[in-house]
Amino acid sequence: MAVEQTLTIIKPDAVARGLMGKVLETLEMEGMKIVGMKMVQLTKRGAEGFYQVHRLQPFFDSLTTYMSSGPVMVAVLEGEGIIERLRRLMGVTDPQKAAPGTLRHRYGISVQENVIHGSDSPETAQWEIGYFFSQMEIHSRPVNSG
Ligand code: DAT
Ligand code: MG
Repeated sequence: MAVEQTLTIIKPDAVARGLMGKVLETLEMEGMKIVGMKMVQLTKRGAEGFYQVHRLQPFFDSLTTYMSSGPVMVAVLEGEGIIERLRRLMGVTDPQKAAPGTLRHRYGISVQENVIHGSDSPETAQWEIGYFFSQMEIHSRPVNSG
């Protein structure tokens, strides 16, 4: 399986409830390598840009207001099959339907306040990483070289 990178966001509800440490510990315990990380607060415009794929959804205004309501922790994770592994560890969008043991099941409050974001494909991951990080902020070690 190929080494990939993905973008994760610890969302405002989790940051506000003091869950950054628990979420990051879980990611690291799962062997997910953090190669970039910073705390930021999105503007409403910034959240709209990030979630532009959902601009026609009825929840778009609420989602982007929420995502800009407080600081978030954004991070780049690296590893084999990391995109799919992170999605599995997160659980499905609605915490009430997420499987036991997943982060959303453990800590989620609602479909909107669902703790964590993870990119859903290699193409999305590259675009989302570039939305937040410059190359200088990603501390990846070359793999499979030569
Ligand atoms: P995911 O975050 O599981 O990839 P998504 O990409 O479909 O889910 O939606 C992005 C975010 O938008 C999701 O984490 C929470 C919010 N959202 C999705 N569906 C929603 C709904 N029906 N009502 C309210 N918020 C929703
Ligand atoms: Mg998504």
